[in-house]
Amino acid sequence: MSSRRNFLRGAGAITAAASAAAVSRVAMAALPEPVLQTRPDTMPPLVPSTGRPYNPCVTLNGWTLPWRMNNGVKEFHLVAEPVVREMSADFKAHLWGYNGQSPGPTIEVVEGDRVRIFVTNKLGELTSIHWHGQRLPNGMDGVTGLNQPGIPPGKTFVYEFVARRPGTFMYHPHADEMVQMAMGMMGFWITHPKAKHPLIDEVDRDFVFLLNAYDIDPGSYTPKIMTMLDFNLWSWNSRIFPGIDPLVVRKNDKVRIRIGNLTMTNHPIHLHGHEFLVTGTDGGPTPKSTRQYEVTTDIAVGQMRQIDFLADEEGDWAFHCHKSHHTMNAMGHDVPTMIGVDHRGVARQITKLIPDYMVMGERGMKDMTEMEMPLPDNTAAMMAGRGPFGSVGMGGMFSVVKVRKDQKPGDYTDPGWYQHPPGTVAYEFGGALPEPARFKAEGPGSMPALKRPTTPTEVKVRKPAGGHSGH
Ligand SMILES: [Cu+2]
Repeated sequence: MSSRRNFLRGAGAITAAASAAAVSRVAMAALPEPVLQTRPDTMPPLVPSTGRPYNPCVTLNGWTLPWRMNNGVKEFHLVAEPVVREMSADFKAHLWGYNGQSPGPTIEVVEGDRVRIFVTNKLGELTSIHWHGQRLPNGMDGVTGLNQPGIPPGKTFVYEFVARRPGTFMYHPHADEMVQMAMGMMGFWITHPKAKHPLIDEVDRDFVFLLNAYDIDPGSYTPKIMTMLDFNLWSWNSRIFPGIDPLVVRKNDKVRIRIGNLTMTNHPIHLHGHEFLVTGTDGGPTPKSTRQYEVTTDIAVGQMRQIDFLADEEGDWAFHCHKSHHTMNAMGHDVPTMIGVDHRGVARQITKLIPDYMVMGERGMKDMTEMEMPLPDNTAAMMAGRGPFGSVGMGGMFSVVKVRKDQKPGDYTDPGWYQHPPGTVAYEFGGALPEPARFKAEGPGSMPALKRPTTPTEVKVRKPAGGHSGH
């Protein structure tokens, strides 16, 4: 927190990133001092002390960028730079981001604000920022080559426009995108409504996070930037469960969650125990007539979904991507299915040669969550989340919405595990277990099989010559 509180005071806690020799002193004199964040914790909401008032958001495992007012213009300073992001305990990734973190800080403004953003490039190649979803002058849209020249290393460019419509937006480079986004360059932008809005309800808690994905081999630090499909770390704000903070709310709070997708695939995001309405998309608030209750909303590539719900059920409620391989962490892709395979004979022989050999996955992959394997340095354990009843068997895009009746308004501290009232937890049946009576029809199915040919046909596959396999 200290690095944010001291914004513009010139105190020692601030790391003045742009003071590097690359940016001239004359240029610096007119720039707002860049504010850096080095901790991966969820920071408390930044209550505005200047400019129009608004109800601030909370960025999951992230923070909001402070600004300065300059003759009625809200000025921000983003620094594109290499960062080290702690993705979970004991696992750090070498990414590119903004102001000390990936994703970069959330920018919060109010409808009608004139905004000026200074962008300093501390990378080794050109960059730019595209303000995803906003109405703005064409020359401010940030597509390198089309709307502006790229920002060269060491240089600072200025973007200026009016935040015209309220809603949820994202920012990301439009220069060498595949590399720069695979390295973690992205952030959130919220434009709050300036007055009561017929389609935007006021809420008690307003969470935001970005979906992002990386391909980082176990034991290494830097994402593989040429990966197109086989990402192995599915993250929220570049954090993986159990490194993702819980979303803590008070019972009967009206809760909003805004989720943006800057991965290369869609994510069906699913909430337990409640129904929500999709109240906003990239295009703004949804018309009320289109809203229907859901428990899962699919978020396509480049999209944002805003969901609202009443947190009226106490407990610890799972909240996750419903693609089950997105709730794991780094692992090999080409692992054969071992369910039902009896390894005993093989294992006995292999242990003669390799005493530490361990059989994996013959009863399903849950075994993996229970065993303590020696792992390479800097490796995210695969499904290491622990709950009050044992292993949760989850990683990646998973967190918990914690609803508590005694949580104070505005308090986001983790209340610990839910204390279930006596008699409300699933329990073991204590009676006798008779053999089940099966249906007579159980067996070959409702249609007789066709006569099979007497000589089996061998299928020959002709493989295409040359590259491009696997996608
Ligand atoms: Cu997913």
